[in-house]
Amino acid sequence: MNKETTLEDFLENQDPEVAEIVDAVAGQSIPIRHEIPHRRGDAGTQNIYGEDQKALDVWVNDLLTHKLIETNSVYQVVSEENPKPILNPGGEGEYTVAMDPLDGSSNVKSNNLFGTIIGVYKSRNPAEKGRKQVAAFYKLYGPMITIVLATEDGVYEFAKARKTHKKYFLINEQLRFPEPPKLYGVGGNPKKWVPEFRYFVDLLRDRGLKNRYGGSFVGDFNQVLKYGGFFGYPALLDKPRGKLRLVFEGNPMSFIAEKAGGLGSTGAQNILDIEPREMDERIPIYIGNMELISELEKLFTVCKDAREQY
Ligand code: AHM
Ligand code: MG
Repeated sequence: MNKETTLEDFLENQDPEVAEIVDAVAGQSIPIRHEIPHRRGDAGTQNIYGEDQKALDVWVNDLLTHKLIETNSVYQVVSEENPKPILNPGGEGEYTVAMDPLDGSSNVKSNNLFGTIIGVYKSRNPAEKGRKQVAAFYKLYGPMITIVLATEDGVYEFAKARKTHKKYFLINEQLRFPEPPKLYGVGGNPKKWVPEFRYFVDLLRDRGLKNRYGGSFVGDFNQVLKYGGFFGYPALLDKPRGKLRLVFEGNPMSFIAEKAGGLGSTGAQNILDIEPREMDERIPIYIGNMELISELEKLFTVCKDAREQY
């Protein structure tokens, strides 16, 4: 592939149903971006987690759900913002799309990064293990609109071109987490971090990694993918399962991480190997360069063993 390759060219060599799904989401970037200034407030409704929805959360969720179902490749859409799977009314399609339509929507207020996260499964089961994904991607809405797409054979990044609605061009192929790692970003109230996580963050800082946290998983992951490093939304003392969701956030981003030579873990288990118990399950997420995540897993195991022993 050369630097003139467009998303359209790239998708011609992909499974046609996956291509249709990516295209359906890619085609909505400009309408979504244009809508942001007009829907900055609350929707007055709550999602399945009891969190207040932003007007933009609801609008983007409805738009993308509709466009995905319209492809007819999609049997159902499961979304962080929908209490139940939205089924293709004709019963057609063999694919399930899991999405966080607007990850980091609390950043709408401050105009910091946010984006859309998508996992694609060739299955009608709404809650497969993440390893069953056939593709996953995320989209950032600015300053450049980009799509980072992982397929079986690697991770590719496309940027939205000027002019036509659907034109994106390839800016990076076979993305890998760079070595040595340079950054870390960690969420949650530090007073509530478990001690082993606090220790791990101290280690990163002592090694000279810089702290960069922007408040959206998709944006924070994106910079770790570009500079190498670590992102964590940890288990908290009062919320041992953390904040982020397995199906809508953990699985797609862990699929992308693995295809870029990295790893997504709960600290005890590879995220992609978890059998979801419920759609709205939360998990602690530690993701980034393989060696850092393996190191964190070892540290957590030692601490757990020591606790069980004494
Ligand atoms: P959202 O999907 O409702 O936007 O929530 C998830 C977001 C993540 O993008 C981000 O990592 C985290 O919540 C930020 O939480 P906090 O404000 O606690 O740092
Ligand atoms: Mg989210």
